Amino acid sequence: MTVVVSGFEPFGGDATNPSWETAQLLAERGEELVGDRVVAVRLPVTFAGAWPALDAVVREHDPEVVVALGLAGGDGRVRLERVAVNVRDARIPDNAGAQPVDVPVVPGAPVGHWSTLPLKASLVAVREAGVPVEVSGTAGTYVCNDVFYALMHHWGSVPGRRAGFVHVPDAGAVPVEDQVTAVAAVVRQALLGAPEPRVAAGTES
Ligand code: PCA
Repeated sequence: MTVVVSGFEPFGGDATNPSWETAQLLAERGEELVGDRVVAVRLPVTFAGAWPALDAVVREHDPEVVVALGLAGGDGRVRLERVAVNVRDARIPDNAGAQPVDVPVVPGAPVGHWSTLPLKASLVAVREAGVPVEVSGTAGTYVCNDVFYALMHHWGSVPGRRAGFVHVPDAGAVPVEDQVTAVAAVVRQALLGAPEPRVAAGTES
């Protein structure tokens, strides 16, 4: 079986992006960490270019599982994203200078798409691996949500395929090694087709 894991180039003035470092390490150690071939792809932080770059690799490798990664600062937890929304609303320009506001990712398409990763099984597995993790209700409205929405809309909603998005924190909060451990656990659960345990992970607001 083949797994595609994507990460992003740096953005917003940062020199590195741990999502790409994590994806790369997973590809180097795929056999050891998940027991299958992992292909890594580095995506541009541009609305125009990110999904086409991932789409090309998915078409080439015909994977069973696709996990897209991106950086989200915040509270130092790995975030398993639950839902992608069909909107672009960029607070800062992307790396090509584009700043779309309140336009759809895919015109005429549904408001949202669910992740098809086993989120709760993954939550339990990542916790057991000792890495701080949560289920997140929003992947934002920037390039990460954009790729997540396009991935689910064009590829990931077909039965038998597993796809979704995981936000990783700064490497200062969770070291890249631990990010690799966490994402490997998610990929293993996805490959297993693990049943979802009844574990509450929502929020009140
Ligand atoms: N994080 C941004 C885009 C690229 C990345 O790593 C986001 O969360 O949208």
